[in-house]
Amino acid sequence: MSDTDLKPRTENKPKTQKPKLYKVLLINDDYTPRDFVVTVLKRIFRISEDQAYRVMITAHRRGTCVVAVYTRDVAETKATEGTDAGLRAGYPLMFSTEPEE
Ligand code: TYC
Repeated sequence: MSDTDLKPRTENKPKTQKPKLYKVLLINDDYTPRDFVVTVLKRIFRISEDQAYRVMITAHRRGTCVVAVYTRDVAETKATEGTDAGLRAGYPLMFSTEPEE
């Protein structure tokens, strides 16, 4: 088969691609008070008290916990907002993002 017989490589490519998703991770530290972490989680990620407590205590015990998954811009904005809320209050609270597999 010659090169010219090859079908275009894009023939089966979907017209709309699924946007890549990013995890927002909460990182544990030894200084930020637990109730402050819960308050920030509720406000920025719009989750319930119960859910926020569960995320906080998981990060506290394991070192890190996935809070939620978003498109890249939203994930980065929320991670920055969470980290900034800690900074403004004088705590080393930290959120980061990483791409989903
Ligand atoms: N480890 C903190 C404490 O004992 C609480 C905490 C939990 C801080 C989760 C950050 O991401 C965090 N006061």
